[in-house]
Amino acid sequence: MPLSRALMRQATYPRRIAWSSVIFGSLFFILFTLILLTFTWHKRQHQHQQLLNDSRAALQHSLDALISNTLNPLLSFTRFDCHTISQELTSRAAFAENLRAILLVREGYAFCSSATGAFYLPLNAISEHTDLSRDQDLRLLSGTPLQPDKPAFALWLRNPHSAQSGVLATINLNLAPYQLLASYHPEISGMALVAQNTALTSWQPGLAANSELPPQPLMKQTLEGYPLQFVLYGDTLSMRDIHLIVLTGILLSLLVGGGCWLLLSLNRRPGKEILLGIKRGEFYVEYQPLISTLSGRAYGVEALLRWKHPSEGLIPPDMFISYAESLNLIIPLTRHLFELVARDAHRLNPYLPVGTHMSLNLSPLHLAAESFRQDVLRWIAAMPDNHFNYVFEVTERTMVRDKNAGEIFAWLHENNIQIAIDDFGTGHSALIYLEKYPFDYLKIDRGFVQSIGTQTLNSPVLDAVLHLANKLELKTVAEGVETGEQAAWLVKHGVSHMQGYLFSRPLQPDRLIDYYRCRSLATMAG
Ligand code: G
Ligand code: G
Ligand code: MN
Repeated sequence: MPLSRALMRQATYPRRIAWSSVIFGSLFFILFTLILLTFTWHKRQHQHQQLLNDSRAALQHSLDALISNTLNPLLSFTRFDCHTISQELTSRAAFAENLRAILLVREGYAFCSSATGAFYLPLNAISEHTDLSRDQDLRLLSGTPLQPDKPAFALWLRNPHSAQSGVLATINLNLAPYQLLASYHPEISGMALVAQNTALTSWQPGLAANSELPPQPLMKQTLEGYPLQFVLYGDTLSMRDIHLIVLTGILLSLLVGGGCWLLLSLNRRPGKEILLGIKRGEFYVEYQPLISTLSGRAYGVEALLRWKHPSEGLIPPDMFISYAESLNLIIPLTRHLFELVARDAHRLNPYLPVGTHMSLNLSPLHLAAESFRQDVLRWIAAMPDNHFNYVFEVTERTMVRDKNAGEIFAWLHENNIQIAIDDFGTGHSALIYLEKYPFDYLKIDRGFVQSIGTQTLNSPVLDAVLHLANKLELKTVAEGVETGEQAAWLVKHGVSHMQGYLFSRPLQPDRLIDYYRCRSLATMAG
């Protein structure tokens, strides 16, 4: 049955919506964190590159400046005696940044210092590894004679005109300014300056051997023209970055999942299907002829609402009516029925004789509603004038629910609307209602009618009901008459109105017009 699937779907909506939202939220989380991690990774890498560049450039610049401005002009001094040039040497050293001392070297011996003046010491004793045969040489020293605990560069410049002569500058070495730059980046755990096989690191005083350095540097850059490398250690992404991204991801995906849930719930709100069905014109009405056995002709039609759902197909009215009632949508649905019937009535008008009964099924919920009378009057105003006799079919539920039923029935009668009690004999039948309320028709449920054939011409309950109806002067309509046998039995027992497949199925307006045309032709011929 198509609606069982629809109802199943309805029942599992909340779960499906919850799952969809969770899946959507998780997908969002994964995508968001991946994209943001990648983006941040690239950004940090770029920042680290920049930091390294800046640090390297600053160091390079200070070394270059020292060589060209201070040291190069001093190369020729190696030819002089210390006392003639020591003053000049001292003042030059004083004006150069970061410079600890300048030593003049002749034939492998330092003989003049900007700090202490004349002395005489093999250069190896000061900077053990400096290679005097090179034009330029840079070494790291763990200290100098005057400041033995403070690491320094030993920068050697050779006098091109004489071997083993030149200038040796000792330069203060301090990573602090670069560390300051890096302090914005908690993911950078340390930095090092590496020259040949020793290194100055940010995490330990003095020099370290290269072999003691951590194996995986983050990034390194070589100074142009110097055997010196600037090295960064740490991670590309800090724990703070990762925490922030994951936390934002969790928060946002909760929001996205929640939003998704809200959107789906609003969109899939139960009953939306019915309202949408109304809007999209999925409802239509079929009319089943009501037959008068005296004339053998249709004296009226019962309007039966139909719903052709685009994906579920035809949904039985029992299901969508009670569904609409449970969601408080029966009133808009019945108003829609009124519209459809009024529209069809103008089409059917020329083919259906004046006085044709137009029978509509009404839900007790609608009868009890405040808008009921106004809805009915509006419907009647929309129907063709003075053509139809109106009948409202109500069930026993109406009387059970509504203590004011009598007042409503009276109002209907004032407005020339007759009342039929529908499906009589099913549900909570109470004979008292038959006496209490002024019904015009009693519709005998097709359950009774179908029992006619089986209990071989003896249906005591039906017999009693008919008797009662007769006593109360109620006209009876037998529903669901399918065989001639049933019809004959009913006629014999005084039932004058019938409805059922024996006469006609419920028909759409065009077919109903055909039905009436055929009948009138038949009578004309007869
Ligand atoms: O012909 P059908 O199988 O559709 O009828 C099934 C049930 O649905 C019947 O009890 C009939 O009274 C009810 N029904 C059909 N159309 C309407 C309607 O427009 N309003 C109400 N309240 N019930 C209807
Ligand atoms: O509102 P009510 O319950 O009277 O609606 C009549 C219902 O009975 C509709 O569902 C209609 O389609 C159905 N019906 C009408 N004639 C027959 C019939 O001869 N046999 C059967 N089984 N159902 C019928
Ligand atoms: Mn009915």
